[in-house]
Amino acid sequence: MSNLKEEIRNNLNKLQDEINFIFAQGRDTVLSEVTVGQVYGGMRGLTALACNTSYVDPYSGLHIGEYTTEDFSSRLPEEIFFLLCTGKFPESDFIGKFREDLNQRTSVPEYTWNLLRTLPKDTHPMTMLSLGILSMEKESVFKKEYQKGIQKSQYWEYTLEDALNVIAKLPELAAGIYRIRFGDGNLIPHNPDLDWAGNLANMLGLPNSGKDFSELIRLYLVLHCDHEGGNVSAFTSRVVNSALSDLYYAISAGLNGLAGPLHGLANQECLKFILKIDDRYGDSLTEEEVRKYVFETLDSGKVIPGYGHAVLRVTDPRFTAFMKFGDTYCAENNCFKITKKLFAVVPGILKTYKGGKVANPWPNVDAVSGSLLYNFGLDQFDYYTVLFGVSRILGFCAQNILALGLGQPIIRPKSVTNKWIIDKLRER
Ligand code: AMX
Repeated sequence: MSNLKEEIRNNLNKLQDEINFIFAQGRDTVLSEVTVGQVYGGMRGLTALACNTSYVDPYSGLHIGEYTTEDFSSRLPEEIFFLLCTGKFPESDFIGKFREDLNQRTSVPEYTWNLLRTLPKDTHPMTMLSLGILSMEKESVFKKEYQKGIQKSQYWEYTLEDALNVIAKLPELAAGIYRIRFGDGNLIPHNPDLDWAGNLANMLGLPNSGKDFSELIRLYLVLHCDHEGGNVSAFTSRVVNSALSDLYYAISAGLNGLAGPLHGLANQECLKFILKIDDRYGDSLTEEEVRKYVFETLDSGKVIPGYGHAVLRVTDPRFTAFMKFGDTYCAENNCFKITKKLFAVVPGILKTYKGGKVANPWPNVDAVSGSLLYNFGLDQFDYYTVLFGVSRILGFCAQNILALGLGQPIIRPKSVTNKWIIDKLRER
């Protein structure tokens, strides 16, 4: 048995002490004021949530606990889950013990496979992932215990059980979705000796799936794990769980948000964009042709996928980590070369396009991830968001475990009508 639960308890005690201190210092302190523009503008820039798994600094990107992306990008996803939940890296014996625990929980129920196999052939793999997890909802330990009448202070412990049960099944479920949707439907068995990412890479059954591909999947699953609390998928998952809908409902809901083109689907949009450039110009693509294509896209009212961010104001460090991988493992790949050419051209264009309306002209993680997967023969880009989802579930789980452990209430901000706002403006 790993010490994950004990360390989460320690973290919860520490976080609770901090909250007690914060409340004692000034429960009524104003952190953020809301403007009319923010009410109509997706609440951008409104500080209204506490999330202790990770935070995104506009200028240095994703931090988990005190660690920067560079600090944690070489770790295993299992260690990242520990870090998200506890704020620290595990001891060296954690991986072995945690793997033993997960190995007891891997098996995806037959009824889930039956459901996934009966879906129409053109069902989006994200729909399959979301439905696959939702279909297992009846297994929720939290729900069963809640119905028996548990204490509020125990909610997080049973939610952790649900989290471990889902996380253990994810490689098999996600790889199975790939095999059903894009392969011959035969599933490759889970290998108890492989780590979480290695198993997923192996069970996809790609001809090209050697050590380097496993390394890419590891990096992918680490870099997409969490992005603080206000992004569409994490926030959705938290809102749903705050109603004490169990983790299966909350994860499925979060994934439905991740499936949108402005969020998790952006990586497949990016690769489509790159492939179109490749199709039109081929190998001999010049910088001038890239510029022309980018302007054509912008002038037709479309966004440049993989560029811009609601919070970041620099090149996403996750993009940088992937570029480093690309330079090492696939420097000669055409898509990767186009990715590099776009990086050289797009920020300069977006900085000044339409008076510089784009708040962040720099690339986000999605600008490169698809090119790398494509290089290894993972050419079904509808599947890419599933990999994003598998990783991001680590964040959904950690955020919900900590929020329940801190006794956070149901989330219910106030909405108002146009008339209410007009009346308010008249009062000025
Ligand atoms: N290309 C062209 N225009 C862009 C742009 C881009 N990459 N990014 C932003 N803009 C435009 C917006 O559409 C908006 O135009 P409008 O005023 O005419 O509606 C204007 O610039 C201001 O937007 P913003 O404040 O810079 O961005 P935002 O916070 O509203 O949205 C995001 C952020 C990511 C949705 C946006 O930058 C975008 O659409 N990028 C392309 C898609 C993408 O890469 N998504 C992935 C995000 C990361 C993730 O969740 N995986």
